[in-house]
Amino acid sequence: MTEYLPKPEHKFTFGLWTVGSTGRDPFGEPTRAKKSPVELVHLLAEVGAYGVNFHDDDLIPINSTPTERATIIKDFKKALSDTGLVVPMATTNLFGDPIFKDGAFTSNDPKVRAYALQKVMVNIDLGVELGAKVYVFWGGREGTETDASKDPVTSTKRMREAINYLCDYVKDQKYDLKFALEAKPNEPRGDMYNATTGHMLGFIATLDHPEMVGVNPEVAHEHMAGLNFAHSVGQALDANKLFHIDLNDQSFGRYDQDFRFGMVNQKAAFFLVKLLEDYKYDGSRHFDAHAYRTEDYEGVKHFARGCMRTYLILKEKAARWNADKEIQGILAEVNADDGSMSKFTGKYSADKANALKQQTFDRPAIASRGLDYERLDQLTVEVLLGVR
Ligand code: GCO
Ligand code: MN
Ligand code: MN
Repeated sequence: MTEYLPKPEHKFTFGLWTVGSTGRDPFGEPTRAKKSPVELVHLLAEVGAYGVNFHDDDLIPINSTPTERATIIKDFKKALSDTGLVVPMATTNLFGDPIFKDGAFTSNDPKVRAYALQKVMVNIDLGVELGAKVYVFWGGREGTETDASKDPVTSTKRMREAINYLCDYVKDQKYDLKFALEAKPNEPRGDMYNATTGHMLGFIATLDHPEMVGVNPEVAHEHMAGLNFAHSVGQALDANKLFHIDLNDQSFGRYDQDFRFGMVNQKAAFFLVKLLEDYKYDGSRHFDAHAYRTEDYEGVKHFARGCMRTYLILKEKAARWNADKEIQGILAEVNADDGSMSKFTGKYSADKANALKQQTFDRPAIASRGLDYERLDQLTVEVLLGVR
């Protein structure tokens, strides 16, 4: 483990758009020359990734002719078989083309909504052909700048109708494919619908086939909303809805930075990795991030290796934390249970409730107990800082 080398069982994946980012931003032109999907597959193989994910338009430019499309797919398949990389996930670009300027599934224009469904179905077919088992939906333009433009109840209904339609399509084709919905609070829209993973979980419960649909939470997106990412992931794990995950990093309160995993907040990244490993999350560890605009492609490789290496270092730290006797001693103490409350709590019964209403509690005595969380956290910090 000490070399922290990525292996296929770690399921480290990157999107074509991540290592393929040319450094273009709203203020400046690209700083790196564009690489073809085939070159990017080879770059990912060189750094030791397991898989590559793609948006339809990353692989096949939107104006391609059928012949161009066929050639691109043939070349991409050859690159996959030459390198052994797999395609665990595919997704649709429903945000780049001007047709989606006011949303895709939630657009007010029925032609835009229909075109969005068509675009997704076409790429679902390709994703499945390339082996994808998860299909991600990130509604980059599903939102508003002015709420004069759309009614949020109507938008929710439109979103539901689209996801239901596409679930039925997948069933009809007998594809082995699950959907993972990705929330983001804002950017590029002023405000986006289903802004957080929690919103998505609530929305999924209203679908026709909720069992087919889970979430794809992203570190940066929950941090943009000022939320604790591990808490969101924990809720998704509890609901058996963690179908995919987008790992990156982000300073709170900033724009969508998409930094290398673990670059900003190593402690939050540590608790995230610990959660994923403790609960044996077995999906892709997908890095939805990109290298600084300052980098050339050697820097892009450092970036990609760094994402995976930091994950593996934190995985080792999590195992160390779990095996630390002093840490575990504090946890055992704070979780101690003498069983005296089980006659009142757990599954409800009228007898338990009546008995509980009669019980007296010594509030000051219970509240006076120190919980030792200062020591627990300092020990955690020392594990992270490598002195434990
Ligand atoms: C973003 C999103 C995207 C999606 C991608 C996959 O902030 O731009 O995170 O990178 O993850 O479109 O659907
Ligand atoms: Mn993002
Ligand atoms: Mn993402």
